[in-house]
Amino acid sequence: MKAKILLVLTVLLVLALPGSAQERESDLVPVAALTEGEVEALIASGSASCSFVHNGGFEEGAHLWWFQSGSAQIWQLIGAWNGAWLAWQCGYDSCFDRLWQNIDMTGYGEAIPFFYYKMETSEGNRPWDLFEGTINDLGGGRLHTFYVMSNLSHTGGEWRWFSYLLPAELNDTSFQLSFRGSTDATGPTSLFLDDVIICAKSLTKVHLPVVLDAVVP
Ligand SMILES: [Ca+2]
Repeated sequence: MKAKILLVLTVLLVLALPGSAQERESDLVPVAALTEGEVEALIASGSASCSFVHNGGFEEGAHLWWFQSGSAQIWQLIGAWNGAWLAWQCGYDSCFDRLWQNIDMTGYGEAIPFFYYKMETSEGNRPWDLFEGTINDLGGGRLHTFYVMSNLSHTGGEWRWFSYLLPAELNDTSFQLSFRGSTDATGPTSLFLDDVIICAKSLTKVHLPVVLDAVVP
């Protein structure tokens, strides 16, 4: 009986601990705003513009459009989602990698970032390695966080789809689209990104949509 009570108390204590793995994990699941099929339909309809991110598939190489700090992150590697190039954040201990691009969406509304990602880790079952996608002002100050993932969100080597509807206060603005990764001192984690695009659903300017083989694999 005593053992049973002790077990129940232990479980309650673990659940109540702030920042426990269980609590963190529930915060780390990305939210899908649109499916791949819905984005294909959106682009096909001509009612969206999707040409805001330049070199989003990284096929133009490491030195066009993107800024990088930390280790070099744009690589030509076998296993990209599309083409030969991808972005690779971290993958070594004690990393702090950041990749960003300035995006001009003045005149446009309802911005939706999309990308493919794959996470591989040798970390254990605690969320020690963290990856964030943020929208920053042009000086780098954070305005909005659109995903937080830890090593617990690893994809088992599979590419996954991510999409997110940015809040309305970011409509009709210029901002930095930023990806950031950090790992602790052991058990590194890698986040791979490919075919990063932003579409705008509502248009006030005439802007031809770009046909992206990203969404027609
Ligand atoms: Ca690529």
